[in-house]
Amino acid sequence: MNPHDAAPDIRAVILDLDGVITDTAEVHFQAWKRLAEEEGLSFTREDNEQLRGVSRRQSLDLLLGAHRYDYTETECQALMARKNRYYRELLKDITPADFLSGAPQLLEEIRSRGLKMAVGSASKNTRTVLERLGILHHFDVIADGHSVVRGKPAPDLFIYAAEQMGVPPEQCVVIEDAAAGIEAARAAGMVAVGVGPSTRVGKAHYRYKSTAEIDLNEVLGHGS
Ligand code: B16
Ligand code: MG
Repeated sequence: MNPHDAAPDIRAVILDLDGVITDTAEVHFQAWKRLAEEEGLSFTREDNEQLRGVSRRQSLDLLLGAHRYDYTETECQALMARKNRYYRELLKDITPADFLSGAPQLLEEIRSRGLKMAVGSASKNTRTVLERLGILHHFDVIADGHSVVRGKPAPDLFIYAAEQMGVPPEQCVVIEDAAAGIEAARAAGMVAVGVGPSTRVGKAHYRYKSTAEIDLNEVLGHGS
């Protein structure tokens, strides 16, 4: 189905943060890796791929795997706090040089077309990252890990962003790099644009290899 059969008039774009605007996946990896080493657990870059777009809590459960039941709930909370401390230490090094290629141009293009623009990220550190990149003020709405209870793949975060922008879900485009994010966008009834390999975002309505390759004309149905 052509998604534009259902959504002829796109009025807003919701962008994921990690993997679309900047590559904080690497920073998350460094922080989780440090924690894993301290706990005597193995954690590889490959394992890190499973954490893309999922919440901090789910990430911890994936990292602990079968060891999950060696830890009490209080200890799990402490592990997450420790990982977040390591992560935030590393965030201090983020600058506007850390945009993914094409991201600043994409934000500008969305704006110049008069579309509303939101961030829809699972991260509770979204505002800090956007501040470090110097673009916090560019968005109409920030939907982040504090905004809703159920994270991606539930549609709640994107529905929240649309409500805050005052735009019906079917008139929103979501740009995502994670399978959970594409699932969430589709569940929300939005046009899903995937960034990355088809093994990850193959269920998107449109797929591009990278942020730099996104063709907004195509997505908006205006032809290239
Ligand atoms: P935090 P996104 C996600 O960001 C990351 O991809 C994921 O790896 C991370 O666990 C999640 O944010 C929560 O982050 O620990 O900072 O709250 O892709 O939704 O922008
Ligand atoms: Mg992401």
